[in-house]
Amino acid sequence: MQIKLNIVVGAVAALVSGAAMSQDLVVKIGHVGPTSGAIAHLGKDNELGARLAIEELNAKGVTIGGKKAKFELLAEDDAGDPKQGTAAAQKLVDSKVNGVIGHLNSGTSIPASKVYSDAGIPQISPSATNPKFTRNGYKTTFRVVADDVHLGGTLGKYSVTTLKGKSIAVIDDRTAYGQGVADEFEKGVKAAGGKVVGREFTNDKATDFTAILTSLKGKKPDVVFFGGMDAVAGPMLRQMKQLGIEAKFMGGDGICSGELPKLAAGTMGDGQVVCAEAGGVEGEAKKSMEDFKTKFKGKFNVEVQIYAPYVYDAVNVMVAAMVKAGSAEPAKYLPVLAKTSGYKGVTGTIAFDDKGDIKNGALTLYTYKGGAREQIAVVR
Ligand code: ABU
Repeated sequence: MQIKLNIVVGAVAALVSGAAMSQDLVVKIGHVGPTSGAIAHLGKDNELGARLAIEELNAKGVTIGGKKAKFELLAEDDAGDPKQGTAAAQKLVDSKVNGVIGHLNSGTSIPASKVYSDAGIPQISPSATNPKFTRNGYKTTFRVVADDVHLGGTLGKYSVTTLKGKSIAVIDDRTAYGQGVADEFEKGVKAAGGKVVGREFTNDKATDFTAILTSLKGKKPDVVFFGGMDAVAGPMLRQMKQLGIEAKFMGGDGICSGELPKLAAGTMGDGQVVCAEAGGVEGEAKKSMEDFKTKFKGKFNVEVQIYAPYVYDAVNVMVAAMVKAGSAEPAKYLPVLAKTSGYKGVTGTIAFDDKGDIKNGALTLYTYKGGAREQIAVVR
């Protein structure tokens, strides 16, 4: 009799748990960044931001349309390469993801945005800053950082009005990001009455800059701006030192990482480098960002490089729209996501404009002292 009762109880329990499981809603969030190659440290930083957000959401328990949501992260590597970027995007679309966070680079995010748009899947980039990313008229495209017009223009003005640069040289890596931010920097310099004495270019895989640096050295620059990523900026700084170029070195968010001092192998002078992250928090909001960084370090035993907090917020903004819409179906939550306004994240308050860009985006200017990043100011 007892055995029969146990069997019945077991069967009922299995049915109940089966019923509960069948009511769970699986929500697939795609993430794409370069987790291999020269900027893998930045791609991994972003991916960990997504992982942290997903783990917390699952631990907290989120209900969407009356069903318990179970979030799954589908992480893809695009190696920062446009072709691999569109292939990764198509793979996520074929996997029927509910939304995508990424890509990290403008050069991958822009072509991938068409793939997501064609499939009607919302995409939030936490770091692609080329303005074209949100200028194609796609309703599915969003970003939570300021763009290169803001970033390059502000740094250009800063080089003239604050650093008092008199002869400014510009180098870019010919990527969508690098060339774009360098063009905006140059415009900013000229608008502030400054003089660009030379413009050179390299590529995002280059390691030897002797020719272009020697050419620029002849023009006696007091500021060198580089549009590109930290993996190239580090060796460039080393070679500037070897060639005796004692100029300030500036760059956008792509060089503004925790890794730059290591990549420059100790050749950066204190205060020599000035760069800007395409976001920032001030006043009371700083505590949330600091708490995030402490939690991130505690969990993964690595420091935030640049954009992990922006990825974390992007995931949470997307999920908040699903909750509000009562659905994780892209067509249902997309209009709610587009109306996001006043969302309080660790990177500040997030609201999107009609192009999908963050409203009133901030920038944080940094320098490096003793091998550590040090904040100069948050500007809007
Ligand atoms: N914004 C710097 C790194 C990513 C990119 O825009 O290519």
